[in-house]
Amino acid sequence: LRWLTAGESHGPALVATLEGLASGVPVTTDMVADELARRRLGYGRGARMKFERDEVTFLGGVRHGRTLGSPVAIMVGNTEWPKWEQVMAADPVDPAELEQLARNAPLTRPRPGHADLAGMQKYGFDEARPVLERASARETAARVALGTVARSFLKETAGIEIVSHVVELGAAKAPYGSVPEPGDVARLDADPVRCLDAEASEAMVAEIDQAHKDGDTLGGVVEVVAHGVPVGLGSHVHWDRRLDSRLAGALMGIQAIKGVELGDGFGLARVPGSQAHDEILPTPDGLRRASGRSGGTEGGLSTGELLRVRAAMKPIATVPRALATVDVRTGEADKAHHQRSDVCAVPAAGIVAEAMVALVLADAVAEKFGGDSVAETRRNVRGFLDNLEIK
Ligand code: EPS
Repeated sequence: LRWLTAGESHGPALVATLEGLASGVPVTTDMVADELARRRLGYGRGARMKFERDEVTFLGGVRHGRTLGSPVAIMVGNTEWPKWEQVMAADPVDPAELEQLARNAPLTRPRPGHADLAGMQKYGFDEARPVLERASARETAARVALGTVARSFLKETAGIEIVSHVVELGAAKAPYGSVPEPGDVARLDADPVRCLDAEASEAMVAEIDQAHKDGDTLGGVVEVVAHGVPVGLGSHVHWDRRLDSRLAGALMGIQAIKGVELGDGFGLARVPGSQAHDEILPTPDGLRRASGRSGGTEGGLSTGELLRVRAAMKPIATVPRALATVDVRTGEADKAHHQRSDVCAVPAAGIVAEAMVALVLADAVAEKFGGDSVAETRRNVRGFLDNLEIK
């Protein structure tokens, strides 16, 4: 599979394309809209989540609710576009007209923690707008749109289902070990911070309230689990074919993610080997593992056990109590630019992480099992699993 996104935060739309997908994958505008609505959930988001709407249009690759095998193209329109038509116009605009617009004021006080400063230096801009428009996590809407298609492919061909939950937010932590089932999604989506544990959820909400009062922002950790992943996705034979490496890269590629763990990840570095691995047991149902510490990959291959990955999001870099910076126009010390910001976007990051995991797994399924139609891929998955020499 190959996929790309384009579009700026305040542009007319985001667009996303996915090439190499089988025909017959069920997908509708409503399915994508529902996923995009999930991405807007979560306590601690800023005002923009309330007034802006995502408008989904399929531009190619889908007919009557099924993919055609041709490239899928999705447009996510931004209802705020009329306000930005001049500021973000593709064609030249009269500078006198632009000067009248407060929202076009040059952003010359780069915000620490954002792409602002390094982006201006690298691309040769004297203000941050041309950088932050693309660096913005608004772009994740396009990935979630593609993730919807990838998810449907995974469910249809291999019965894989992906769920995420928030396990840490600021100083609040969910108890270790409880993992959501596909049936928990509605309950998770109804929770203000998408946490499985009611007590931890309350503590997380309190953390957000406190940060809001303090003019501060918060990060956290999300966990994505994939149920039903067959053995044998990815490979031990080369670094860039390892499933864990591909998952880590995809999750690290989400805005504001600073750390990724497979299974117990960093925790495994702190215990002896006798407590770090998943022992293999004979059972009437075949070989099973005594634990799930590895997160469902060994040697870069999926093991057939529950896939479990975590991503750590840093606190939102647009801090209301603005951080120190320099006005690049004057070279003088100043405070970073701030209009508004989310206090916390960790619950939304979980939805984006689900989409990234879905895209990586869909790629790995397509690579291992091939097939040009959903029926063919499904047959190949079944044929492989039914004919395993060791079960
Ligand atoms: C974002 C900052 C906020 C978020 C935005 C991502 O936007 P603004 O700076 O305009 O207030 O609302 O997220 C979205 C618009 C979205 O759809 O998720 C950032 O800096 O990444």
